[in-house]
Amino acid sequence: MTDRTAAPVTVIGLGLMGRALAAAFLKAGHPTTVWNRTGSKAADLVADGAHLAPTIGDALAASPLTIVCLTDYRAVRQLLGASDVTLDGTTLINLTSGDSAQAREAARWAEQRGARYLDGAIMAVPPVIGTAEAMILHSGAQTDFEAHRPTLEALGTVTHLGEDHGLASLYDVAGLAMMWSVLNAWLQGTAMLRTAGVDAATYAPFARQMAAGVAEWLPGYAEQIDSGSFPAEVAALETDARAMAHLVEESEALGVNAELPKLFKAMADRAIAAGHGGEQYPVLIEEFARP
Ligand code: FVH
Repeated sequence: MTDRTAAPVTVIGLGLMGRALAAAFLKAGHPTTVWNRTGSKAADLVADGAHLAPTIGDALAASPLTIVCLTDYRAVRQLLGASDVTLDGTTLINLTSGDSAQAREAARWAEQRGARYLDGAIMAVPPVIGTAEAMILHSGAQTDFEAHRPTLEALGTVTHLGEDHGLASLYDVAGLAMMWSVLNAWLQGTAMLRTAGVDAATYAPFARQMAAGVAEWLPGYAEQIDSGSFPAEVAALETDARAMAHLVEESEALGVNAELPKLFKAMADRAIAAGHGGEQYPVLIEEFARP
């Protein structure tokens, strides 16, 4: 049931994520227009009250705000760059995943065509869209974000990161680095413990506690990075490097993969060789900051 006071919104792209976005708008009472290359994917949404626009132009014209969520930026450009499509007067929010250069370029491209453009990144999976757990990041003009915040809040917890259109994509990939690092570290430990008959489910709660404990260190370590000063308040890098050597040796002795421990040991060794062995772990930012 749509709410007459709720702002109309259009969703272009009805893959797994686009359908979840449109469903959340409908659930929050927004008059919702949808369009997808494969029209049949709109069936359930139409049954729930969405309007299926016959053309992409009709979809854009139906609402002041259009959300686009396609496979990649190339698809966005291909679709919205067609000669019969006008973006004039539209506010476009592109929640398609990509990199920061693509986001900045898409902003220039859309603005040249008369659109107001925000880029975005969805840090969530489709089933949680429409709940507070769904973190959705935006970058671009703050005024455009604020103008549409009440509508966007139907999707989850929304944040404006700054005026630089590339920021949402940068946070997205930074978040991926965090996610895969934690998962890979857990898999490393799980592989080692399984050689002693400890199953993954037994190790998981301990690993979760470790990950949460380490996460607590981040604000203090961030202060060291931002100030460029790394006094060894807890441990010196050379102490950490000795522990890393144990991890490499144990992995090799157990016959499990030692690539990951060797990678971070190599980075620590380079920093020590450069004279940073007496400083604290975040001094490794120098290693991460180079190509
Ligand atoms: N699904 C997820 O969990 C992740 C969570 C984090 C963010 N991603 C990003 O969201 C974008 C869309 O992902 P998706 O899961 O919805 O992807 P698909 O189900 O594969 O749907 C793709 C849609 O894109 C349409 N499409 C592709 N190419 C074109 C084109 N050249 N012209 C028009 N539309 C195009 C496709 O249409 P169709 O195949 O149904 O006709 C789908 O609507 C993505 O950037 C994720 O990284 C989701």
